[in-house]
Amino acid sequence: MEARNYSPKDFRSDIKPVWCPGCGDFGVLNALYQALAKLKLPHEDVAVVSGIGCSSRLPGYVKTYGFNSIHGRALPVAQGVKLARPETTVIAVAGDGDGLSIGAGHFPHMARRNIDLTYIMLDNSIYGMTKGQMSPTTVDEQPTKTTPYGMVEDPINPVKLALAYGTSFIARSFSGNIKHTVEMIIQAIQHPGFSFVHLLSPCVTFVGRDQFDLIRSLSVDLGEDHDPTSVEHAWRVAEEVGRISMGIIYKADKPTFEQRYEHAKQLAHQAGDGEFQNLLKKYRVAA
Ligand SMILES: Cc1ncc(C[n+]2csc(CCOP(=O)(O)OP(=O)(O)O)c2C)c(N)n1
Ligand code: SF4
Ligand SMILES: [Mg+2]
Repeated sequence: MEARNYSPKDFRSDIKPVWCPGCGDFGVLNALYQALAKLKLPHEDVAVVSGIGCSSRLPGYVKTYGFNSIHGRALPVAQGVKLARPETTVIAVAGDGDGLSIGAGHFPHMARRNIDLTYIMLDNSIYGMTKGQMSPTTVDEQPTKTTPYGMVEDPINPVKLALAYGTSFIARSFSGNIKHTVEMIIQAIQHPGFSFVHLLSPCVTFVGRDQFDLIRSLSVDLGEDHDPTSVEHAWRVAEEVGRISMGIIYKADKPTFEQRYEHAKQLAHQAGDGEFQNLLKKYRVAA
């Protein structure tokens, strides 16, 4: 069948976003509309799944299948959707609190399974929805309501985590640069396997408008010298201090969960009934 043409506004739902005016998440939403239109993805072939948080309201604003699930559970729900409907393009959306506090335990397992879905983390380094508590990515210099005298613990670096877990595609972008965000989302969706986009998306209410300026001032594009297939290059980027490199940080060609599962199924078929009967005998189960 011939692919349909879409415009970004075709993906806009009837629900008006309740985000604060100027919230960085508007940029991500607009970028996602553009990416879906460019990829010519029919609405019924896409599912956007989230946890809980300001960022996790995003699926409601997209005219595709969607699920605003429970706190920290964007990834397991997204995995369920993908395994039940493998033909669907599944996009999981989480905040830094959602994905790195309560939901952090799901991240390594998604990475090692390499299920073909896209994980977008909207990082504003704060718990926005619950009105400004520190999050796992809050940095020393950033006062929050729960750390008025400064942080007493170190922040998590999401790109380092993703690399350490063996994530097969890692990119970073900034919601203040919509064009770049569109490109990173497209590349992530097109990557066969688990793809992670670390999206810096300021909270103007509880961190402040300065967060835009700060990120912009520290942002640099990954140049030609960066080889995204090199894990050494990727580690160098992940460990940078004093600047934030934007672009595709790492990309590996690895078999997906779906491919490995098919292979295991074929082996089981080839083994046939004999092996099953042996197992029953071994455990003395009457057939
Ligand atoms: C089980 C559970 N614990 C706590 C909460 C309260 N809660 C809602 S959103 C949130 C954190 C949101 O922060 P983040 O994921 O960074 O999203 P943001 O609002 O910043 O986009 C918390 C702790 C909850 N809804 N459910
Ligand atoms: S509280 Fe922060 S993250 Fe939430 S909608 Fe407002 S600006 Fe955005
Ligand atoms: Mg947050």
